[in-house]
Amino acid sequence: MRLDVITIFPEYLEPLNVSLVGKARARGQLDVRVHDLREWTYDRHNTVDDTPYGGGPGMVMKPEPWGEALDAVLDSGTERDGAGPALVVPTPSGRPFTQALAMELSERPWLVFAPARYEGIDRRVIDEYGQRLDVYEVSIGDYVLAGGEAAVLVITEAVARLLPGVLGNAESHRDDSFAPGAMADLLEGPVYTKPPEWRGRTIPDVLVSGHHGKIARWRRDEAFRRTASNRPDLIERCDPASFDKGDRAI
Ligand code: 6GU
Repeated sequence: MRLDVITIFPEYLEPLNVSLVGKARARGQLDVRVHDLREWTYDRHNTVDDTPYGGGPGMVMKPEPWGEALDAVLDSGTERDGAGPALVVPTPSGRPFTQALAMELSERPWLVFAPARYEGIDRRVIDEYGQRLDVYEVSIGDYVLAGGEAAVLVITEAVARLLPGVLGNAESHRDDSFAPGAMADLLEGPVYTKPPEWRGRTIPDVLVSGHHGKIARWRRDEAFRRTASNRPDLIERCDPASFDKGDRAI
């Protein structure tokens, strides 16, 4: 998969050299290119923003640098087979970023990220490129960041770990919270590793019982309890038919 990020803070994307995404790049599974938006400005101050039409606080990102940057980046690639490039615009006004959307994005051959600072990008840029490619305006949660770069890191990590061969163990995302399947719509419960006793704290006996049925039952109960406590909205939203007898007893 190819990823391009156009930003006025290229150094903000340094974490893409580290950990899972960094390793996927080193292995050639991800081709990440970070571009400085100011390369496509021509005035002495490399201006990328201006005051909003209609007045109001803050600044708006000018359309010309974005248009030139996006044209240059989009013209530089041939990763156009299948679904072709998609433009991802992180914004608190976007649609919620979910595991389902991460999966959808992970199937695209090429993602181009346009994170904004200030009050956002002149709307005509999104409208213009929306005519040529799929544009995803995405929010990573109900809070406001100072810019979209942190959201690019979040989205990239969620997408990269879904790419074939990026996670060591293909089973590792089967039980993820929010993954479709038996534990759909339940959060993952607690986990334990060695030693069996730490600071006087032991582990649940069932986990060393060797009884796989009981372990599965315990995990489901813990997942259910944690979900009811931390995310009652997920329980409300779930199909009652997906509850089993054990869930109902909790
Ligand atoms: Cl994607 N961008 C910004 N600036 N703030 C956000 C966000 C994105 N998602 C939630 N808050």
